[in-house]
Parts: sequence; structure tokens; C-alpha cells
Amino acid sequence: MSTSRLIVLAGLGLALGAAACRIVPVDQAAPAGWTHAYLVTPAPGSPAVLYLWVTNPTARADTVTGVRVTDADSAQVHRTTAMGGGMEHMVPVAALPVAAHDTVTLSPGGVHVMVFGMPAGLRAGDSAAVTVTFRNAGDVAGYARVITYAQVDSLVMR
Ligand SMILES: [Cu+2]
Repeated sequence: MSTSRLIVLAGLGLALGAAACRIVPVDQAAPAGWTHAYLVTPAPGSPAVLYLWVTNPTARADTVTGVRVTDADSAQVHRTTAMGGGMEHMVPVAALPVAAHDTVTLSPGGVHVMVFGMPAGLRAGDSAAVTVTFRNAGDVAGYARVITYAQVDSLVMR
């Protein structure tokens, strides 16, 4: 995946955050939450990957402390770090800060959620129940759209 594609995705995330700030008055701001969630079906024997945008339209910083996917064994927030020479590795992120009025984009090549032990029957087009736990906003539940790896590219290029 090219760097320019990642920048496009990050730019979309920033645009979303900016739009939320303009439209929602501060005293009526929604609590922190998440949107644009896509669960990428795993290759056999591999973990699935969850991408999403974490939004914080409030005036107070918040922190993501965990993510759960219903019927999966476990899920863990990871950060991908370049090691040079084209190598990269992933480190677990126990607490992911989300500044006030900010959007954090979990996207290919950066921060993502690794999902272990997905049920085998999951197919592209299905929905997966996801709960993101925030230190201040608490549990925020919703659905991620299940897609294939091939669809990740078309998402990011749009
Ligand atoms: Cu990972």
C-alpha cells in the first residue's frame, strides 16, 4: 500500500473531525465514539484486522482502553512501526489517546485492531458487533462491515 493512499485516508479522518467541530455546538456535542468500521476477513489461520475512526467531539480528551468483537476470542489495539529496510513490526497499545475535538484514524500501516479467533463463517457483506471502551465515554457499541483484503484498497483509494 502506498504512502499517498494512507495520507488520503488520514485526510478523510481529519476532514470528518473538522466537520463535526463546525456542525455540532459545544454544549450539544455527542460523546466520544467511532465510525467507518471495517473488519477485514482473515486468511486461514491468521487474525482478522479491524479499522475504524475514533471520534472525540467533546472538549475533554478521552482514551480508548479496549476493543471487543462479538464471537471473537480477543481483540488488541496495535501500532505498526517501521524498522527500516522495508521491515515493520507491531506493538500492542494498551491506551490510545484521543484528544479533544480530534479523530484518530485506525488504518492500514498504522494503528489497527488485531482480532483473534474470528468465527469461520464470517463473509464479506456481513456485520460484526464491535464495542469500543473509552475511559470517559464508557462502552460504545455498534457494527463493523465485513470486507475482504481486496476491498481495503478500493476503500482507501476512494
Ligand atoms: Cu496487529
